[in-house]
Amino acid sequence: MTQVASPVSLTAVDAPGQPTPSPELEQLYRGFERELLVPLWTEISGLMPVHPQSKAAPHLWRWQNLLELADRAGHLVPVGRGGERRAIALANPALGGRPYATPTLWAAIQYLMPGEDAPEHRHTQHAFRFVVEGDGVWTVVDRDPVPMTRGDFLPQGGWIWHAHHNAAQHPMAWIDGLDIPFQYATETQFFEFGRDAISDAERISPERSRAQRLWGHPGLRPVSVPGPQPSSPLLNYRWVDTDAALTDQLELEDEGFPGTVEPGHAAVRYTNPTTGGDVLPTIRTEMHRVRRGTETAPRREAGSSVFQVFDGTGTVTVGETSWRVERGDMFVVPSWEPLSIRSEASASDSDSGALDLFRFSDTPILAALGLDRVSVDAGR
Ligand code: 1HN
Repeated sequence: MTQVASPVSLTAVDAPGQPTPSPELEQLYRGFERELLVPLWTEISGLMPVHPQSKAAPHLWRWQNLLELADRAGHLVPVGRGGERRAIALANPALGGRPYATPTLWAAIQYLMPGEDAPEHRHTQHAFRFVVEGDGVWTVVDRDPVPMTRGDFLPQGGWIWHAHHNAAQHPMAWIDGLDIPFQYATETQFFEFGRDAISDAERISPERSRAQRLWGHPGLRPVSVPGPQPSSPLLNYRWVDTDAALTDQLELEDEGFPGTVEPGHAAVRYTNPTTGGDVLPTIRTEMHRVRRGTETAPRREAGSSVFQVFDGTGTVTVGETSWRVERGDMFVVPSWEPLSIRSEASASDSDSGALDLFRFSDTPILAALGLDRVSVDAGR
């Protein structure tokens, strides 16, 4: 039998906290390698850092570049059974070329040409869609046609049937977020194909989804549906409501009443109306609005996030990296890297509007395990 090289490789080093190198120590380490054993004393700082040391890198993707490539894919790559979606994932440059924006989160731009259908399927991965611009696509969730227009947020709980249909005369792009890397690491994925085509009734575009009619009334739930549900039964959160909530927070601040996260920084979290908690079991989603001229305090959080600029311009700083950002740009904030956001007009920008940012993170996973930590204004 040929000897397979051991994946364990140990070297005796003369360093504080390490045993003095000797031929006997080398012999001991060869024995560990043969038996596939790794002693804690050579590994402790990597296994137990004093705070999270993310493998992911801060990184920014420009929306104009994503859109241009997605449009080219729209002309070259058909959508259908097998490939399922024309979704193009952000690959964090420090995660080995895997389609992972962060160690737990997948983020992608998805593109559908006029008249196209993306076939029905379901999977255990929890997902959402967020629309930074455009309209015309109807996603069909458990046979309920749900409209998508700019600023709408659509959660998609695991194991629920869904398909998409572009009813418009123009292509449409949106972003997808899923917990694919998390479910890959925990090896919990299941997937099933649905019907090959949606029915004609599901191609009809109502103003409001059935889910919105049942669940979309603030503070009110249908009495007929008992108990908490793991994912939100409200399938679309409309921009008109999100915008009003943020506008009201900032107006209340002007009137001297509390409600903002910090001065000039309003934020709302999308919640599951059956629990009041996060919309999805593994993904937290929020919309932030930073007034012109405001810079947010540097903030670190355990766990990773992905942001998309919804409106406005400004400068975002993640750790040692800063970027000028504008509509649609997407960026990654790795675990425990400090983030601060400055809202400012660009040279070509005459509007006085705020900087709006959509955010998603893996916080519900951490919160369920008591691992969610935040540090505000902690210097390096
Ligand atoms: C999926 O079903 C969608 O339904 C988007 O839009 C992205 C990535 C991997 C697997 C399934 C969608 C996906 C996906």
